[in-house]
Amino acid sequence: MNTKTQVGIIGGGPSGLMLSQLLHLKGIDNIVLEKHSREYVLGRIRAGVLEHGFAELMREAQCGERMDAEGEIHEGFYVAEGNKKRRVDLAAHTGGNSVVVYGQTELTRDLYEARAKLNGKVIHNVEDVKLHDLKSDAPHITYRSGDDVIRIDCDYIIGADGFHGVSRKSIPSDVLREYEKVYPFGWLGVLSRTKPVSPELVYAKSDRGFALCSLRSQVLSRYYIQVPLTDSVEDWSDDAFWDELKKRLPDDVANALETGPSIEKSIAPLRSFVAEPMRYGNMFLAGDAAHIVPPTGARGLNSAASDIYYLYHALVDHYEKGDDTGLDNYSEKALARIWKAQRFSWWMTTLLHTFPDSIAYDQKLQQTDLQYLFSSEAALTSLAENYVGLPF
Ligand code: RFL
Ligand code: PHB
Repeated sequence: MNTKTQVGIIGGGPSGLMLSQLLHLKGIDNIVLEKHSREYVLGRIRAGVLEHGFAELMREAQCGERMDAEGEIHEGFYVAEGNKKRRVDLAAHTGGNSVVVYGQTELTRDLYEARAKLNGKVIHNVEDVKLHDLKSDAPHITYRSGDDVIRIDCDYIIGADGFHGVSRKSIPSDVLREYEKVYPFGWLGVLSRTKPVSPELVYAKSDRGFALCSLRSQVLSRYYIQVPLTDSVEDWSDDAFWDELKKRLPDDVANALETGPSIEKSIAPLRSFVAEPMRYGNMFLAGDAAHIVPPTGARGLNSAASDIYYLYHALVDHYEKGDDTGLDNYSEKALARIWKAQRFSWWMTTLLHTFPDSIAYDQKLQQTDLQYLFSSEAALTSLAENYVGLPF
């Protein structure tokens, strides 16, 4: 069975869905191929913090209504060390900028609903996706659905299929360069139907390891603790999780913590990763397919947003004006912003976590970095401008 589209998008996560919606609104035909069911994609609990640029893109995609009604604007967050706590005033340090607390699950649901309303083509449960003839003017995708093999002829293919997807792997190894740093720990995350301990996020460094208090709404909390990579979810009962979290938080925060049964519990390893180039022939990588950051700086989804923004404008320029400058510059432009998000995420991870192999010298530098942050307006400004997101 053969079909045809202008842009074939692999991956129905936030990156793929957002691009699909934006292109559709400009009359550019596209098909999204997703390996899993919609329920499965929506069951993954991931990002909670969106930068201004991402929120703007949601509005441009005509998907911002619920986010604007239910998302919370946060103008600051706390960094804690032991019993010391310092508020980072995002608004004051960035000329009034802020972030939006709105879960990835919710925004993905909004994008799916928007796609359905416009009869967008999103095909779930596709198997065996393969990319072909990427260097030619007629690239195509094949996939299996039951016993049928289906071929989609495209002008362009977008690889938005996350870190474990097939798109990046379709770039020949003598072209692809991969830069990777794996951290010797992961984050154990718990979602609970409890009142958040703090109206603003608390990033806490302690002798026992890192902890983060985040939220999805005023009745839904999200907490994380740093754990060794050898731990599994089964090693952590709810009681053990709450006990350990309390030990890592300043006393006033720990005393105010409301605990309850977990409704989701998972461990995510921490990794920094960049693939270069982000274009191969007529295939373009976007989002986690091309780059991963440790979640400490809340940059992952927000880095995907700039890729989608650049690709969207480049494709519109191609189809509306015959101008390919944006497509030709995409990889270089996207990577320039991505490396800044990599640097920031690495820095924030290094500042706040306990590294099992660190030497006394490293620990002294870490303490000094934190003291500098707590005492310098310039250091706080640098943290704030990176956290709210550098301009696209
Ligand atoms: P996704 O979300 O991984 O979606 C890719 C989709 O592609 C599908 N797929 C395939 N489809 C067809 N064929 C194949 N062969 C396929 N292989 C895979 C997958 O099923 C999937 O549906 O990538 P995308 O769209 O680029 O989105 C990236 C974000 O999900 C990610 O960057 C963020 O979640 C990272 N992240 C955070 N980012 C933020 O900006 N702010 C945060 O506060 C934040 N917190 C987090 C996070 C990630 C976390 N984890 C679990 C890694 C917190 C955590 C704990
Ligand atoms: C989350 O709420 O899941 C979250 C918030 C901030 C981060 C990472 C994750 O830096």
